[in-house]
Parts: sequence; C-alpha cells; structure tokens
Amino acid sequence: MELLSGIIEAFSFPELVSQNGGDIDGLIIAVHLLMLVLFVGWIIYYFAALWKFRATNNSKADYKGVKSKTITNSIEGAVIVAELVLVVAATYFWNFYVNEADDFNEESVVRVTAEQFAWSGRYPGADGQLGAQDKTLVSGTNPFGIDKSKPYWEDDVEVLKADIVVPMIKNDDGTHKSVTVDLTSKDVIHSFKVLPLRVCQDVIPGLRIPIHFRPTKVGRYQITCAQLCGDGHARMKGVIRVVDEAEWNEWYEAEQEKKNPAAEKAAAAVTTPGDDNA
Ligand SMILES: [Cu+2]
Repeated sequence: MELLSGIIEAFSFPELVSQNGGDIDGLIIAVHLLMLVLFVGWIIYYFAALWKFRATNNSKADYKGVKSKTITNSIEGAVIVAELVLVVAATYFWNFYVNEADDFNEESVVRVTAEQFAWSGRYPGADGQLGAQDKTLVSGTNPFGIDKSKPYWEDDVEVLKADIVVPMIKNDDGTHKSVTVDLTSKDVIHSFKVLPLRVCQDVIPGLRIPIHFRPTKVGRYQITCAQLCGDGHARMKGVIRVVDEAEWNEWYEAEQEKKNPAAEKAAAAVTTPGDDNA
C-alpha cells in the first residue's frame, strides 16, 4: 500500500501555489495525452505491419517495397496532425500564462541575480526604481555589479545569497497580484525553477529576463537551478519565501531602514503629519 501511494505521489503534480500554474499542468497533461495517442497508434501500426508482411504470407522479399502511396501519406498526415495539435495546445495554455502580468510597479518587482552557486535579490528602494547592474563591474566589494555612475541605486534593498521574499497580495475580486522576477546572471547560464509556482526560466548573463507568477499561499519554496552550471550545480538551491501583505510591508520597511536609516527617518518626518490628519 505504501509502495502504491509512493508511486502515485511520484507521478502526481507537486503542490500548486500559483494562480495560473494550473494552465502549465494542463499543458503537461495535453502533451502526455497526445504522446499516449501517438504511442498506441504506432504500436497498432507496428503489429499490423508485422502481421501483414509475415514470412509465411510473403516468402520472397520484395526489395522494391510498397508501391502504394497510402502508407507514406498516412504517416506524413499523422506527423502533421500531431505537430499541429502540439502547437495549438501549447499556444492555448501558454497564452494564459504569459499574458496576465500586472504592470511593473515598485511593489512587485525583484531582480534576481544568479551566480555559481547561489541566488541573490535586489528590490527598488523608496524611489521605486532599481539602479543599473552590469556584470563587468562585479567585484568583492560590489557583488551585484551595481553601476554607481547611474541613478537610483543608493536606496535599493539587497539580499545577498539569502531568501528571496515576495508578497502574496489578494485583490478585491479574489485574484492574486502578480510578482515579477527580473532574472539575470553574473557568470554562466543558470535556470530559475520553482516547481510549486510552475516557473522555469533560463537565466542568461548580460540579459534581463522578466517572468511573473501569482502566489496563492504563503510558505518557503525551493529554487532549483535547472541548467547544469558547474561542479556546484547540484548544491545551487535557494529559497523563495512567499509572505502575506502585512509581513511583506514589515520586511520591506525593515530592509529599507537597514539600508538607509537617515533617508527613512527623513521620509517618515515628512509623511507623519499627513498621516495624522487622515
Ligand atoms: Cu546554476
């Protein structure tokens, strides 16, 4: 019984904590069903051919082969239909997945930087803008390769090789707000994979690749590197921590405070009278 439940678990989808992740599951199911149909079809064809061309019925081999075009045409037709089904099903499910991001805004973007062999995050500070990053500027004292000749970097919040924190915010209509993760790498190609969120995207040095998802459950989820990236690849695990809105605000403010206590106090002094009147 334990073995059976183990087998069922091994073939089941992992926990789903993303609003549109079900569409990815739908795509996986559609592809598997198509493969099942093809598998059964080819098995039937294989045994039919074995039977039709058996030695007792065709004692002398005919090296000219079959003259009729029926077989060739039906095989080509099967390949074209299978390809079409694949493209249509993939576009149908993927369309839902990629078209539903909220606009970029300061509360929902985190730049994730991969390196051999860890994940780090940066968040825009009070100005709502992320400073520029350039992998050629990476050094011992500038681990993100921040371009300090450009604006906006000073108040950015940084989490170096630690949990990537993202908010789970529920909209009034019951849907969840999307989180945009802007991916880049300092060294080689990695891949950002979080199974419960149903995201997997290659991370390429020199490029910024945004992905999005809508977390639906707070918790700690493992980030796996899904691209062989060096001898420490198997150890390249990270954690994405989904927190509720109150915890997110608390965490974000505390990180901003850590980063820039003076500016934070000045901002608080300006906003306090207005808050009191509200
Ligand atoms: Cu990696």
